[in-house]
Amino acid sequence: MVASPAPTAGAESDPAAGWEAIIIGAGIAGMYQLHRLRELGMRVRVFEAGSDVGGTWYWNRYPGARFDSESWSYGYSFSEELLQEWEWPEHFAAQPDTLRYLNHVADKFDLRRDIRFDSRVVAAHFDDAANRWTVTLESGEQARAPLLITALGPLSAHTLPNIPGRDSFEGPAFHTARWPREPMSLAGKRVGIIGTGATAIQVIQTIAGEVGHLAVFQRTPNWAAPLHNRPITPEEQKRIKASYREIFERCRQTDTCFIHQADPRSALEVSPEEREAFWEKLYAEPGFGIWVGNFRDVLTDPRANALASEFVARKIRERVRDPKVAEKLIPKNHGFGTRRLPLESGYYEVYNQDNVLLVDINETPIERITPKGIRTSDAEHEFDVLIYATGFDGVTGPYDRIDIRGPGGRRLKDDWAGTPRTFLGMQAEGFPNMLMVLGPHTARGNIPRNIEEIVDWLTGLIRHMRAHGLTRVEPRPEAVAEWTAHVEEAASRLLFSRVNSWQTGVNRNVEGRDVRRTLGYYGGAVAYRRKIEAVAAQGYREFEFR
Ligand code: NA7
Repeated sequence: MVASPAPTAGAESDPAAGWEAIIIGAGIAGMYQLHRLRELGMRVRVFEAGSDVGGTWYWNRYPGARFDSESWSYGYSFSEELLQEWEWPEHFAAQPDTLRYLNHVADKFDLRRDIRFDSRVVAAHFDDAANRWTVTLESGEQARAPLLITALGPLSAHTLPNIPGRDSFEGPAFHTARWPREPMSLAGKRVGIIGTGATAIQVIQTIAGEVGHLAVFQRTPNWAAPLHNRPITPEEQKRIKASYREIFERCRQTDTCFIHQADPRSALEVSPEEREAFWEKLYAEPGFGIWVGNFRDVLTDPRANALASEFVARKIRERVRDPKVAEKLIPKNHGFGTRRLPLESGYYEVYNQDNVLLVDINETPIERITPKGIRTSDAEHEFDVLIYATGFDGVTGPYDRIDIRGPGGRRLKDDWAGTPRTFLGMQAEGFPNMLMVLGPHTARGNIPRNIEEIVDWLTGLIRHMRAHGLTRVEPRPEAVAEWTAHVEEAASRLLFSRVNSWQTGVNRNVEGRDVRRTLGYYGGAVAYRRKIEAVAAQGYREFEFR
């Protein structure tokens, strides 16, 4: 049970307020869901832990934070006016631009008046008799509504490293998802960073040129490939604005909702020259083409994957001068693309700088964090600033951090202790009227595309309920069993399901999170859309209504 102060009466508990739905989270998903429910004429309250809109883009303000998705494929697609008036400055926008965009959306659609900021939800309990969710905030205040919509974000539960002495460091130390809002100069400072995931790579390549000294503490190297970002020219801007319909249609046709789609050829059936030429081309192109637009078997066949890994390893060896350092940067325990691929801009070249040190903590483990820095088995490293780029308790973490209880006190955290069970990733069995946007078991890739689709679908379900006077929805157990089995089967075809990462639910900083789980639907976004559209078209037979 989450400890929270006694509930207090206030505006949120005023029955006269009569919320029809509560949404948790005002990131990309919560904002759009609010907009859609308002169109149905519903009275909606959004609770958001942050002080403003933006979710991921509100919290992750670290230097170098930016898209790996093409900007023009990332924004909301629902408003032509919004598409035409907004100008992305770069092909892969930086965090301040994305946050500016989300603020613009909040202003344009007047979203803030239904959002309560600085309001972290700590509990959500379903009252079976009243058919209502009661949501409790950290402050103790409560609010009630028949519908609860979780728009928590798959990467909102950040995790600090479980290293002894973590709180003893005397200087500034923070997780990348809690980067200070006030500008902070790292110029000339001695900086230590733990982690080498997508976040760390963005930080490292951005700050290496300005800091006095940078030590990177690496446990597992990740494969990374060039982003090739650049400004959008005025001519491109015009072309983009004229072709939004085609861009979004293209995203609808790919398995990851990016503009990139796997090549139908096998890496093994083409000649070595053809293979090499294709990979050179992909390596020179912007975005995720080299990951999700590669030969069709690179992410499924170990032999194809080994060849792709060798190609990228060669690139790393070419870019890093010291062969010993290059070898440390080449992953040996997982193949190319079997974890979320970080895209980089000059990351490998950073290790050619005299002020940057790569510390392989498998060779020289971290013993503890000290008041002055980090002690490894062979050295004391002193720092002015420590950065934890140590990731998130992915997908289910944000759910675990809220005390969610269904009828009879059934706890979601217990139900999902082993692995989540859902129908379409939108509802869990035993939690009526709780609808999840981008919960586990949904297709994920170019996230706003997935979000829009799910929000539209959930809005359709709610519209259906309102039209038929239905007040309660819950998936049938057999539908949950069938979907969960299908999700597991689809994931088993991909090599990534054999590798530890946040995408397979592993986070060694969280107790019990050392076993791989399936947290997404990997049968492809096209198949996912076909399925959810069929469920709606056939009258939602997989759900029980009252
Ligand atoms: P990631 O990709 O989960 O990376 C976290 C990094 O932190 C990774 O290199 C971890 O090493 C490292 N880590 C975590 N805990 C420790 C401890 N205790 N000691 C040493 N190193 C540690 O998170 P990101 O924030 O980079 O990216 C998350 C997603 O955000 C990304 O996929 C994009 O979708 C955007 P490990 O690999 O576990 O050995």
